[in-house]
Amino acid sequence: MLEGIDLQVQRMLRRVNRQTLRHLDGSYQVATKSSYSDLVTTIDRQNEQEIDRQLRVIDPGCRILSEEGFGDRRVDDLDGHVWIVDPLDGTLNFVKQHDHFGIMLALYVDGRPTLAYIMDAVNQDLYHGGNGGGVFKNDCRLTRPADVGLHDSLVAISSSLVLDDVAHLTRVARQASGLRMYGSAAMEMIGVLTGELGAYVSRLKPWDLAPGRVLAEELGLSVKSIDDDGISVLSSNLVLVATKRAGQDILDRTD
Ligand code: 2AM
Ligand code: CA
Ligand code: CA
Ligand code: CA
Repeated sequence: MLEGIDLQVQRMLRRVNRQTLRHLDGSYQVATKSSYSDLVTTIDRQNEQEIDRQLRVIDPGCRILSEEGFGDRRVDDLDGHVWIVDPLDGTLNFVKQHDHFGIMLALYVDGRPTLAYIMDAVNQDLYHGGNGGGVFKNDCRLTRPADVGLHDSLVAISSSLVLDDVAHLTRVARQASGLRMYGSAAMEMIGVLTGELGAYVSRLKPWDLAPGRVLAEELGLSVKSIDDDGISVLSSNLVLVATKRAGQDILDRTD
């Protein structure tokens, strides 16, 4: 049953991605949400409506937690099949760069991380996997990245955490090989999955974190809260996604 769902979701994501790329010519409207730097476009909304509609066909009876609010009104537990959806991640990059954005979703079954998908939109590369079956870039299985420490790693830290020096993260940045800010959790998660980045630190909403978390844990990478003991799937978390060594190096410096 999960295999059928998986293949249908992959096809659906590629379809939604092709539709998204057709709008790179600027044929969409932009509005602000919480601030001038927090944008939403008609493509975020269209993608979410399309993904949510298709998920209800592919996986009848599921519940959906999605960023723009077209999913279920309240999802406050993980009973049954729960999909967590980010219909366009890196909206600011989509609008300003026409590149470096993605589409992400994850399936939890009775609280168990089960399937996850991160689409690198412009490159049309789909990272997917979970449930003990490994992680793939399209049809190619990814191997666990080398267990590098902080000094030998490029690290991505979201700009607001560095600007406000949250949890001594400027010190972490100085001790890394280099600091990167991609402005898209999807792109940054892919960076850690492929070993391009040794770590990614950010404050993430459920739809920013769940897909990358499922794939990172499947690959044996660390996913840890840096401000308390645990991570909640249904709320915001200050987290690191990293190699085991880089993750520990960061935790030692953010105490
Ligand atoms: P989004 O584009 O789906 O909103 C940018 O550092 C990353 O943080 C992106 O993955 C972006 O996802 C996410 N993000 C979440 N809340 C945000 C906000 N209020 N403003 C800008 N980016 C936000
Ligand atoms: Ca957003
Ligand atoms: Ca996002
Ligand atoms: Ca989004």
